[in-house]
Amino acid sequence: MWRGLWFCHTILNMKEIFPHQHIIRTIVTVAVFAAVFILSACEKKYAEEERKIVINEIMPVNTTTATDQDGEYDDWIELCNISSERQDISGWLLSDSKSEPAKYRFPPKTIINGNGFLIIWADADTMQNGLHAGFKLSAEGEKVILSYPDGDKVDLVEYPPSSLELSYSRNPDGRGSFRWQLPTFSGSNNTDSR
Ligand SMILES: [Ca+2]
Ligand SMILES: [Ca+2]
Repeated sequence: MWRGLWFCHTILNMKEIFPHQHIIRTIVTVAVFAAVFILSACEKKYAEEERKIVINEIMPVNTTTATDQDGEYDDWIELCNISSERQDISGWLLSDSKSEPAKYRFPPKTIINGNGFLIIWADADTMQNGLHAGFKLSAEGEKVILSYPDGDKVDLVEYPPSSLELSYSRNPDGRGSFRWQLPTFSGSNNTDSR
């Protein structure tokens, strides 16, 4: 079967023109995969560098630790501003569901001071004063998702089941990995440095 090209009335065999096709093909494939990997890594690094607010602590079982302004021991979520400048998160979103990221929208003038903390009660008491999300946290484990006003994800934390009076905390604040430890309501999680 003819496998060449007509060129100036001459049949050119492709294997003669490119005797190392398989090597070239392999190099191109590797280069494409490497480019995709580098681009995705850069995008992730860029996103992490841009991020100034993170989910810092989650307390799904609160029976003695802290009460809201009405004296109720409810679930709570702590955000941390990892920048030194105050950040306005008015209109940002908080949820326990990927498919419904806008379960709670932060009200106007919601500010977190530089390197400061902010508590949101996850108690479904949306008629109470202050920051009260319209969902509760399950002791069986679930997700907490913080998003920009347009729905783009800022941070997502998935915590495992726990029935103890502990909180799922980043240690150190803002950039550390999560673990169960004694709660630090609206304060630093850096218990190792105390
Ligand atoms: Ca409440
Ligand atoms: Ca804390």
